Amino acid sequence: MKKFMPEPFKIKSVEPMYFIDPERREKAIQDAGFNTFLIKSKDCYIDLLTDSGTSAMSDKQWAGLMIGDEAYAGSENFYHLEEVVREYFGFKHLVPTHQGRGAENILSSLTIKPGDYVPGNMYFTTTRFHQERNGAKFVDVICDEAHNPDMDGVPFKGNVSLEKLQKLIDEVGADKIPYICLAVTVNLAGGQPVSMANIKAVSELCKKHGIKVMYDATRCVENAYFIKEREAGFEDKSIKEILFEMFSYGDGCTMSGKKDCLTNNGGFLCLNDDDLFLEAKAMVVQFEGMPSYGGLAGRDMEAMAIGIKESVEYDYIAHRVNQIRYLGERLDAAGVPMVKPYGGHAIFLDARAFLPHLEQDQFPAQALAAAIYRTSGVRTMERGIVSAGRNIETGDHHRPKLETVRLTIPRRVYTYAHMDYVADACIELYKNRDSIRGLKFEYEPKVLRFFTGRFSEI
Ligand code: PLI
Repeated sequence: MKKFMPEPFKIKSVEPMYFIDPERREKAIQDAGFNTFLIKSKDCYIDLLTDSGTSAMSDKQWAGLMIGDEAYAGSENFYHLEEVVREYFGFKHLVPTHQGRGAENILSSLTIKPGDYVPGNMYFTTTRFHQERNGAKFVDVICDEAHNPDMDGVPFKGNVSLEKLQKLIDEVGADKIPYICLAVTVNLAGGQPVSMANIKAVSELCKKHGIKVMYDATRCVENAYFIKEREAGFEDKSIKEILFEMFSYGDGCTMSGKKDCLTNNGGFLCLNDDDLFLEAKAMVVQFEGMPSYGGLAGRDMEAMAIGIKESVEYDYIAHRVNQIRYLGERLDAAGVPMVKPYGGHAIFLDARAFLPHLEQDQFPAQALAAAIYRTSGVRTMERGIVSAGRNIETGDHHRPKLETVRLTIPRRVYTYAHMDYVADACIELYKNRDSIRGLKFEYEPKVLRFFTGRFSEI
């Protein structure tokens, strides 16, 4: 197996973690209704639920908290964040929000009219929720390869299919498409990147038809790393340069700072359009806070500004992606089925191939996530039929081709030794996969059901 460089950080402060014995795990999964979202954090040994808000901040970020300017208006830290976002992302205007979905709410509310269509390279749960809440229909225009778990040779599985996008424009008309939501990387496809060539081509097509390109920039630094690694002509460019070029083709972005900005909270909306920015400022005061803090403390904005600068350091981002690759290679050597190529923030187990004896309506990924917790204390997340929810018109389940369990790696938190524990647990479970039973809903919330739904074993 390939050797990787050690973690590019020294540990200055530690958070103790405790092994969870089998009886306690069994009680915790039963009490949680087989939903890993409902397990208490103290009942988890290694927590791979999400990479959102779970990053370890650096000493410089912690120091930044101490220079938080908590003025109600005109905080120093807002101006610092604005300066950094302009320098690294290149957009003209910044509206801070409490997290990514705050920005999604503002963008969707201001630009979507009932009956509109919003194309995207695969959906994300909260993003699609806000689009639909405002009366739009989400249309998936990602390339077909993205729906196939095992396509190791495809370097940019997050790419938009230009044919699918053109077809939508021809069918519904560009005036019914306020923007395309271009995710870099694509979370639910397995953390798959979009190439610079594809970003450029999407932008050209959209410009021709007067459609805005709005990035979901949540994991944009990971996307930039993959471009450097895989796309000809970018090998010698810095991550910062690639990031800047990626955004130069668009009109704005929503950002969950809880991921690639290396913070525990925060987000923002970026816009180039002056009029839209004025409207966004008028709206942010209604739902988030003053335009110079948008629901954030001054110290959070400072940590985010510093986090953005650290996120583009080559050693950091190379380690991040390679740590995930290491986990993938360990699992692959034991034949565990996964989405390939490995993504930028997580390994996605292919639950259909892992549990071929279960139908999709028996929620195989939900059952697998529960089983991983039960046998090891490792918490993961379902990303399949349960996350996909129901079609708002027919009421039937959305049935995504990808039925996955996400082993999401928090940034700068765990070491290669932790990855070994996770790999061993999944490999052991794979050997005993026939014993895993399907699930059925005991309680199904109407929206975003994966967060609070409860299940029992069939
Ligand atoms: O969790 P928020 O509201 O800061 O961000 C929402 C959001 C938007 N886009 C994408 C691609 C996401 O991954 C995302 C949040 N993701 C979560 C919470 C996750 O566990 O992946």
